Amino acid sequence: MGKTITEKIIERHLVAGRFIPGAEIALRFDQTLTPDSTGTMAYLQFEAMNVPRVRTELSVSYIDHNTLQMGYENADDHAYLTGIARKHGIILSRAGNGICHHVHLERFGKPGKTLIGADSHTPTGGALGMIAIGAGGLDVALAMAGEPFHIACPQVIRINLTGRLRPWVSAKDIILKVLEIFTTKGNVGCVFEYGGEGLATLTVPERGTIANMGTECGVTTSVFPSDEMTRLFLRAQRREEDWCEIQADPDAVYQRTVEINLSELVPLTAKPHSPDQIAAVREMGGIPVQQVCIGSCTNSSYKDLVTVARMLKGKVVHPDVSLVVAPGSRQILLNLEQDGYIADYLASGARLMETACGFCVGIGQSPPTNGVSLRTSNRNFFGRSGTQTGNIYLVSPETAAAAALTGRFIDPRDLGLPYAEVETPEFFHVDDRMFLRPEETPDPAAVEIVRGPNIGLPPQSDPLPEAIRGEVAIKLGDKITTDHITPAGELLKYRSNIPRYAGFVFRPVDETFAERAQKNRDAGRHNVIVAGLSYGQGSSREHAAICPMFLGVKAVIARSFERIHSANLINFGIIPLVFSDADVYERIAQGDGIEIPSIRKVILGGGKIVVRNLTQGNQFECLCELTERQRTLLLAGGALNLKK
Ligand code: MIC
Ligand code: SF4
Repeated sequence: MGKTITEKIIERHLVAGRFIPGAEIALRFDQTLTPDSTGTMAYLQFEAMNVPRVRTELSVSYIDHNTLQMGYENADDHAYLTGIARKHGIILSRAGNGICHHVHLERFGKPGKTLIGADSHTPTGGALGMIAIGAGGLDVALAMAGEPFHIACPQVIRINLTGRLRPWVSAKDIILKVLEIFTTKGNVGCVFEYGGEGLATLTVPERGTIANMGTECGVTTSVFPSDEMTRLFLRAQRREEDWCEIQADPDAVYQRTVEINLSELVPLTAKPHSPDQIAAVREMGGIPVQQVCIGSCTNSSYKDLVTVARMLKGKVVHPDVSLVVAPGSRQILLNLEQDGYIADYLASGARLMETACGFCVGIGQSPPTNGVSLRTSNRNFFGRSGTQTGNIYLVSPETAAAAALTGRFIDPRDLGLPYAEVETPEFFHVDDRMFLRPEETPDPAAVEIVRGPNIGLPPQSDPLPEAIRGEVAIKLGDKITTDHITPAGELLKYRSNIPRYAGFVFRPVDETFAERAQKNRDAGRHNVIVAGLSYGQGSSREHAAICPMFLGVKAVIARSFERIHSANLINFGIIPLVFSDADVYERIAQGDGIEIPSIRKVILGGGKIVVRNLTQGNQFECLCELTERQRTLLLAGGALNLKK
C-alpha cells in the first residue's frame, strides 16, 4: 500500500510507536522555533532542565510579536531572549527581522524535516513539505533538550485541488473555503494533506497562507508536496541545495478526500467572531469599512504586497478608512523597496507598520467603537483586536485593498481594475545580518543572562491531590479560545510574570473570575472550569493552562477540547475531563460545589471518574482518555516536575 506524505515524514522521525492513526507516537524534531510571546516562558523551563546546548539540528528564537515595547517589560524579555540564545546555541532573529513563520519559510524550513514551534501557526512550514506542529512552550523546551514529542498519530485527510484560481481570487479564498467545509471544530487529530493538479500554480508563500490557517480548523498540521514550486522558491532564497522532492505515492490511502475546484472559487470572508463564519464578499452588501489591516503570518508575502501596491498605485486611500500595512519580514520589505513598491504605498496614504505581528494580536490598531475592520490575518476572535465592539472580517489582500480604496466591502472583481499575476522574483534580495548566530559567541558558558524585574520563575505546580474539592468557578459556552482565557494585546507584556498575568484570566468574558478563583484557592478549595465544545481553540499559549493552574484550577470539564490546549493542561497538571452525557452540561451551574473523590487513585489505576455535584445532590461520569505517559504527568503535577 502506498504512503501519504505525512506517513513518509513521520515514519522517518518515529522514536516510539507505529503509524497507526489514533495511537500515541513519539517523534523526533529536527528544528524548533519560538516567538518572543511564548519564548520567555519556554526558555525559563528549558533553563530548569539544565541542558547546556540545544540538542536539535536547528533552533531559532524570534522577536516578532511584541516589538512595540510600551514600558520596560518587552525590552527586558528581548534582552533575556538574546542572552539565552547566545548561551544555549540558538539562532536569534532580532526585532524587525520579521514574523517567525515568514522568516522560517524563507531562511530555515527544509522539505522532509520536522519542526515544532511554540506558536499555533507553526504548520505554515508545511508549505515546504515539512511536518510542522504547534505546541506549548514546555513541549518545545523538551524538544530543545532532545526529548521526543508525544502526539496521537494523525488521520490524513486529502484536499485535492483542481482547476486554477481566477483573477482576483487568491490563496486566502482557498483556505476560507476549507474553513467553510471543515469549520473550526471537530478536526482534532487530523492532518490536511494537499494534492492535485491545482497545486502547480500555487507558490510556496500561497501554500503558506493555506497551511497557516489550517490551524483555525484545529488540525494537527497541514502539508504540501515538495515539488518544482518548492525548488523554485528555495532557489530564489539561494538555498536550492535544501530541496528534495517529496510526493505522496499514487496509491496512498486517505481517511477522506475532499475536492476543491479552484476555478469555481470566489472572494470570501470570515465574519465576526470566528474564522469559520464564511460568506461571499458579494453578499456583504457593500457595508462601510473604517479600517483595513494588511499583514500577519497569513497574508503579507511579496506577492500579496505587490498585488496590493499595484491596486493602490496612483490612488489615495478612501477618506473614511485607515489602511495599515505590515510586511511579513524584513526580506519582503527590502524587496518591495528595491522594486519601487514602497513609494506606491506611501503615495497612497497607507501607513507602513513594522514587520511584526502587531495588529494581528491586538498590539495597536484597535478599530473604532462598532468599527468594521477588514484584515488579512487569520483570527477574528471576540475582543482580540482590542475593541470589544469591533467587527473583524478576515479577507484576502485583494479584497482588503478594494475596501481601502472604496471605503466599502466590495468584491475586488467589481473594481474593474486590470489584473496581472505577480511573478515571484528569480532571486530574492537576501540579507541575513539580523540573525545572531551561535558561532558568533566564542564563550557561551560565560554569557550572563539579564533578567528584568518582570521575569519570574518557571511555573511551579503541586502533585495531583487525593481528591478535588471546590466549586465550578466559571461556566462557559462553546468555542472558548485561548484569547478568552488569557487575552494578549497590551497584556502580552506580562507573559513572563505569571502572578500578574493570572489576574486577567477570562477577563473578556468575566472580569471577576480571577479574584473569585484566587479566594477559593486561598481558602484551600479547588477551582473547576466547565465549558462546551472545542475548549481552548486558537493560540498555543501555555499561559492558558499555567495561569489557571496558578489560580488553583485542578480540572476542566468540557464537551470537547482542542489538541494543543488539552496537552498544555496535562503538562501543567490540570485534568481535561469530557462530559460522557451532553445533558449534564445543561444542568450544571456556576458556583455548584464539586467533589471528584479518589481522583489520584483513578488516574493511577484506571476506573470511572465520578464527579459529585454537591449543590444539586447528583453525580455524573466523565471521560478522560489518557496514555501511561499522561497519567504520570498528571500525578506528578506536570511535565516540568517530572523532567526535574
Ligand atoms: C496568536 O496568533 O494567537 C499567537 C499570539 O501567535 C499565539 C502565540 C501566543 O499566544 O503568544 C499562537 O498562535 O500560538
Ligand atoms: Fe503573529 Fe498573528 Fe501570526 Fe500569531 S497569527 S504568529 S500573532 S501574525
